[in-house]
Amino acid sequence: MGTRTISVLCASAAAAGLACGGGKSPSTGGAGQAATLTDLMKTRGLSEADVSAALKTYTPSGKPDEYLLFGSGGHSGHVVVVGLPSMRLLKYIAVFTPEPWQGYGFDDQTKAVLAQGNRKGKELTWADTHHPALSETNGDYDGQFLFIGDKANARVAVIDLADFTTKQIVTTDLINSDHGAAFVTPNTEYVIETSQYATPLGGEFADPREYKEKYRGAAVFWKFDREKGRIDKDASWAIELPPYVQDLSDAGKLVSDGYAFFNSINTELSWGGNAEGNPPMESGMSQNDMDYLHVVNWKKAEELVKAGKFDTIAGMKVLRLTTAAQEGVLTFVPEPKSPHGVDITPDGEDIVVSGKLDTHGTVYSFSKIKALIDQKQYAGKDPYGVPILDYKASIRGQVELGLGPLHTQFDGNGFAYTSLFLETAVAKWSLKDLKVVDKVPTHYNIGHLAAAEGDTVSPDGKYLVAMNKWALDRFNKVGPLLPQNFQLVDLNEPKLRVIYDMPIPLGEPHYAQIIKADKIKPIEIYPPGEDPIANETAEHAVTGGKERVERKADGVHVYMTAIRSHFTPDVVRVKAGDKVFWHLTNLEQAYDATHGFAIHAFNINLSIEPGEHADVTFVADKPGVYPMYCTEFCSALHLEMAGYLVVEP
Ligand code: CUK
Ligand code: CUA
Repeated sequence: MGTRTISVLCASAAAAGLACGGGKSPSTGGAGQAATLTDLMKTRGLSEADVSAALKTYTPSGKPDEYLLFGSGGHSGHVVVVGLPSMRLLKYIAVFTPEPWQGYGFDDQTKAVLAQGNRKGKELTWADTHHPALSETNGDYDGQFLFIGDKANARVAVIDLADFTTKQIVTTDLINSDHGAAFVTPNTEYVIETSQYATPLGGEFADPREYKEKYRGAAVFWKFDREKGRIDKDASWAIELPPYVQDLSDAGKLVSDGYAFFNSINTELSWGGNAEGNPPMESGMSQNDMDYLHVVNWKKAEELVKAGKFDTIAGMKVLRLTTAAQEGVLTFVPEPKSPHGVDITPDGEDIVVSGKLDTHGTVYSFSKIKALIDQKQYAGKDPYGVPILDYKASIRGQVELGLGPLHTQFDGNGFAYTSLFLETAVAKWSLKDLKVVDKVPTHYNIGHLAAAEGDTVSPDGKYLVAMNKWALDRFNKVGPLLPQNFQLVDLNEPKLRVIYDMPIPLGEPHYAQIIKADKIKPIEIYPPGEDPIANETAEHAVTGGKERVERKADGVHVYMTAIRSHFTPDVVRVKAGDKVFWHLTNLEQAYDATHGFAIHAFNINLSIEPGEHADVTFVADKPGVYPMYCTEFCSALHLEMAGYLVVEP
């Protein structure tokens, strides 16, 4: 840093009302003495690089961020929303896991959303979220919806960005886990979910010894109905795949629109059994030099399904593997050693694949692949009859990246950025020359990385977030379990530089997408009496003056309203053993005027945003007097916003 930087810093300091350097002796800012910028730097032990990083990220109170990052919350089952460049944490969106602040999973409406995700009759209260995907229009994020997959239980959720609320969870018994989820096609026609660990389709029993014959993967194409803002399960379908352990996926765009790409890690067909005389999975799955990149013509598959060429398995229309192989829906291209990420360049032409056990990134050419498929120039077939293309004839080249390359993002200026897990760094490389031009260390063991608008046809560059698995020595010590570390990398200068560390103390944030904040236009309040899950006025919405308690054939119905600073009615009398249907409307129409509602001992905890209506159903089984109160400090008389549920013997 030279004089220029210092003068820039001083200009910023002057704007902030600070003196810069000058005659005053360094001090710790004793009473009545204005600290200069150099004083502050000295006192806090900051270098010029630190100060410039601070000025690049510091966002004054009241100023919103330029970008929003939507990150997976790992096995918390939530989504994390972070502002860039400030790295301020803005929200957790509850998705697969009950979340008390949002009352998610406590009222009848959100309980029903969570129940959509039950599998095999079992209630699930967590998820391993990996890949969030923003909805797209013409290959650009449109700011309307967000989807996210649950690896552990093969589920996909739909979040509406009008109110940042989870509206739907879909799942199919066809598969038992996923990983390539969620990925959207360029107009969000489909939300793609590919299985990870192969199992017999439909959840039937078959011993792992029958892995080759009976175990299968599948790619589910969930049809998204944008008008309704929901996945249409009946219009969704799937493609049966060999049990190669499909890994990440990406949808083609522009020239490759209509195609999807999945990679795989187990052409060895290893299934474990290290105590039964077999190699352990880790070595069993790493024998072959090549695995298969799956090239899927989904438009063709869609036509075949529409023409009735499917079998129904576990209620899902499934295009069988033999049909997919024969009809040119599924083609394989060899890919080096247990790859992990597959990422399509903004122009849709190149497919970048990185293998954890290979120091290279392989850049496939879609036009070469397409020409080979069109001319049916196959180099062979796999044991399931799927045509295989020649590796050399399908690639544009390789780039020497470093140790443990995983995932790649793009900046729209001709550069790609690949995470290097083992080297714990980000490599910046030229797409044209396939040469690394810069590297920046990350702390530590980076998994995914996300660039601003990085998965679209027109990435913004500017910022990149490294999502690191380890945070050793980065933050204060908080016991054996450390947070994960998001590191903001500045792409605005010629050299890559980490300018902020943000701890994520929630779960392992595998992946994130970053969208221009002004593309999202959330509502501020709900229309009066709205059921946010049904997106319409609630059946039991209550208006002011119509509050009442009614005894009906099915039980006692409580019609209650909340407005600063009281509930009406504030004393509710029922008889022990009554089934109680509690209907609560927040009458507020002011932004941020949220009320909470808690009843002692019944595990009742609602959050009702302005205009929102929620229902909760329970049995008042034990006689007693149960205090109820508002859990949000909503007004000066918030503590008085309370009452009693009286359960008479
Ligand atoms: S995965 Cu976690 S670092 Cu699920 Cu996309 Cu690669
Ligand atoms: Cu309503 Cu506190």
